[in-house]
Amino acid sequence: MNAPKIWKICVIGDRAVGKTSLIKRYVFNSFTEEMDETVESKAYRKKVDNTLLMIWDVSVYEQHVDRVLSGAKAIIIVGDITRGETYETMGKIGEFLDGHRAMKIFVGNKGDLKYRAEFWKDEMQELAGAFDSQYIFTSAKTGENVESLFNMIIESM
Ligand SMILES: Nc1nc2c(ncn2[C@@H]2O[C@H](COP(=O)(O)OP(=O)(O)OP(=O)(O)O)[C@@H](O)[C@H]2O)c(=O)[nH]1
Ligand SMILES: [Mg+2]
Repeated sequence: MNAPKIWKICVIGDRAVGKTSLIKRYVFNSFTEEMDETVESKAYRKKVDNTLLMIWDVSVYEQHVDRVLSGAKAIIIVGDITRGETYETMGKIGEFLDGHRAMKIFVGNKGDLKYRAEFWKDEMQELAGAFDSQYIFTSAKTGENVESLFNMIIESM
């Protein structure tokens, strides 16, 4: 018998960048403008072929970040392109994660609001390059590149 594999993927980033929305778009193909902030880290599951993805929505209030990230195969680091300070936070998280074995991907979310972008390709390239990682722009609202983001992870495993 082929036992299903379980892969842990964590989603982390500054407040209100769209971490929960990205997961809900991917897992349930849904989106809502009215979202409660995530007070407690929570796992969502999605089966892809014979692999169970455990996708952790890491709360900004998480007191044990190391514990939540432990064993992750991939860590998705999310920023909101309309708020430059969330780019700085992605950089800090990148430094914090230096040495962590997981694959890291930087995400510029809210791509549908590109006309309001405070950072774009040059900045994302610099950030991802500094940590030897990849980056992608997504929109949880329209769904653009959300599947591609997770496929990048699945294909690299
Ligand atoms: N326009 C647009 N709005 C988005 C997008 N993704 C999320 N939002 C909105 O941004 C707000 C925050 O989204 P959340 O998914 O709650 O963000 P979060 O990172 O989980 O927030 P916390 O859990 O509070 O840290 C909500 O009003 C969402 O509807 C997107 O791609 N485009
Ligand atoms: Mg949330």
